[in-house]
Amino acid sequence: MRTIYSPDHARHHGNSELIDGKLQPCFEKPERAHLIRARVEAVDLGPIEPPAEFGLGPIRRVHRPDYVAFLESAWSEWTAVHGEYDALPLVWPTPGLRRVLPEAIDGRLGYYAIDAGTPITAGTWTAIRASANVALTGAAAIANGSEQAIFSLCRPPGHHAGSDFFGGYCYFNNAAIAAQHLRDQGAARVAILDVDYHHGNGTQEIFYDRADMLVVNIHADPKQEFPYFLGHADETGAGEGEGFNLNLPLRWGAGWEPWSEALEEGCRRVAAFAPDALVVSLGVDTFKQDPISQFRLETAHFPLIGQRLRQLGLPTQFVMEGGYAVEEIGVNAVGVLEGFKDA
Ligand code: B3N
Ligand code: ZN
Repeated sequence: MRTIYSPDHARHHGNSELIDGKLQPCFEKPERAHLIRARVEAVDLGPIEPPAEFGLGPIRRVHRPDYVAFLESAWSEWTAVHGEYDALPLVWPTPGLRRVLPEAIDGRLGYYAIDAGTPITAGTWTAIRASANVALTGAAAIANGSEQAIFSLCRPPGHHAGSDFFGGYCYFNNAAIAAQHLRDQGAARVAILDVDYHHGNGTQEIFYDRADMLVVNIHADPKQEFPYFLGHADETGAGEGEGFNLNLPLRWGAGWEPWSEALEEGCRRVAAFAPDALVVSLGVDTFKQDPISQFRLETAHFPLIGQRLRQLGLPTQFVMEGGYAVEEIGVNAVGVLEGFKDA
């Protein structure tokens, strides 16, 4: 299986995120991708190749142009006022306020952000462009039939980013950009299966009223877990998209048995949709030792996920999302890919 990887991800390295009322070192750090890449090499998964450059056009197919422009200029706007320390928002347009775009960078950060854990740094724009190109290069290879399965080693991750918002360590929604590119290159229907511990609220928001994109999420119940305000089981799609969004929330402490039952249900829905391609939002923060998560999957379970996905018999693109147990991130993420490859 080919891996698409860009070293430019390392240009994004935030200093801190707000946790438990304190600014603490970011969990989402370059080492994550370095260790996954090292594991790809160690097990000889296949060639590792750089992404092609796709420009902003395919990104604007899922993100609003004003949001893309904001991300491009945010760092220079921020440093002009505050100096060279990570940009983080302080105020949000919550109910009772109006979501009117401010001129001041502090207001613009709150307008486009959903949390205070997703810093914009000097290299963020370069890194998120590269991450989107990694996703697009993978999608292009699936679309032109040159690969039946491919791994887009994206970093920063993407599934919390919506059409005009960032958060949860995500800026551009790499999986959504890939899925839309597959559609634009001729796929009639695309399924996205998100196996990250956290609900992919951005992916859901982007495709919620679409019948050509099935979005399935297996995740921690938002009553207990980030992103808290989306991901409930009764969110089934809207308008033409009614019936094309499936949320399978699980309670804290869920281990392989309930998780694999949810995977089975998700896979059955994907198979019934009969898509031309599958995009897997691959997070491994379901691991029992993940420092910010509360599921109990073990290293031996990750290849079983790959095996089950392979049974779908679909052209499949894996897009890297979360996972913060850095010692095991490589073996767990690549374990899914090995399970898929060897099935
Ligand atoms: O949820 C958290 C969080 C929870 C526990 C923590 N501990 C125990 C130190 C720290 C943080 N933070 C909110 C931001 C979560 C972003 C999740 C990104 C992700 O992996 N999405 O898939
Ligand atoms: Zn996650």
